Amino acid sequence: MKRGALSIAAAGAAAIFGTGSAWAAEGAPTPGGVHFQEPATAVMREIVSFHDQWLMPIIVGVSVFVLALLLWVIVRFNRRANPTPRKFTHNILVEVIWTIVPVIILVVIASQSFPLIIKQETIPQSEYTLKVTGNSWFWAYEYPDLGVSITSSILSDEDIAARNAGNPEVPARRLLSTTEPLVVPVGANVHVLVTSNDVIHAWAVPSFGVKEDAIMGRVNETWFNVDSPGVYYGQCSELCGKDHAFMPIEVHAVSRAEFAQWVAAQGGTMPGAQAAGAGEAPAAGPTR
Ligand SMILES: [Cu+2]
Repeated sequence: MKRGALSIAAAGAAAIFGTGSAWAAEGAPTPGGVHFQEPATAVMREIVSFHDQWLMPIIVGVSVFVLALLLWVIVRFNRRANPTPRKFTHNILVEVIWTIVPVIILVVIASQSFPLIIKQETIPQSEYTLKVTGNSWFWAYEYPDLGVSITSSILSDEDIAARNAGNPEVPARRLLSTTEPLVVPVGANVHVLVTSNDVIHAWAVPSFGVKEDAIMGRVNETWFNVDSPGVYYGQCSELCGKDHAFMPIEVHAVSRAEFAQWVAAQGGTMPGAQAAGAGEAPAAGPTR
């Protein structure tokens, strides 16, 4: 129910900041929110519908049934209502039912969740490869094929106040905004390699349906395809040390043209763009 409010808030923010559609979507926690953040990938939409249409009805049904059984036992079989209890200990029919029914419930859940897990874990043909490295306590991002690498640390409260004083297009958020956001193109499959430099972290962006452990000496992989431009936040999701709560993830999903501009501004090169940008490339900025 908070999702509607979030959309309205995001639309309002877009109206206030004037530039309209570019930042129409925002994946961020809302005060008092109880549901998922706004999904921005097909995978996350499927996670939300699996949760809403299958898991929750089953969980509620099981809970209500168990509660009803409890109440029935409490009322019908207490010492006053049932002073002389029967002494039998087995009932084949009941035992078969309470074995078979949970098995059926688990098979129903598995029939919905396994295809979703396979979809999450099968990396599709990807246009871009993004390498994410967890550090104590910031994230390093690299597009190895584009020659772009950045590091992204938490934005201090003073920096947030300073940035927001100028009514920016994307207002900074406490504990979520970063010194340098990761930029990704909308509508492209991005293959994500996740690793760590020191201790175990986890790179998680709720709106993308992505949460991948960052483990030193090991490369985990995941993927996403963001379907609307926007700002999406996440946080390190593996308890990693004293500043675990202070290594946020800020992702700006932008159009392909804007992504190409960003890559050029970072001193990188888009595939096939070498000839067109050759004259300007040296002036674009220092390479890293
Ligand atoms: Cu961490």
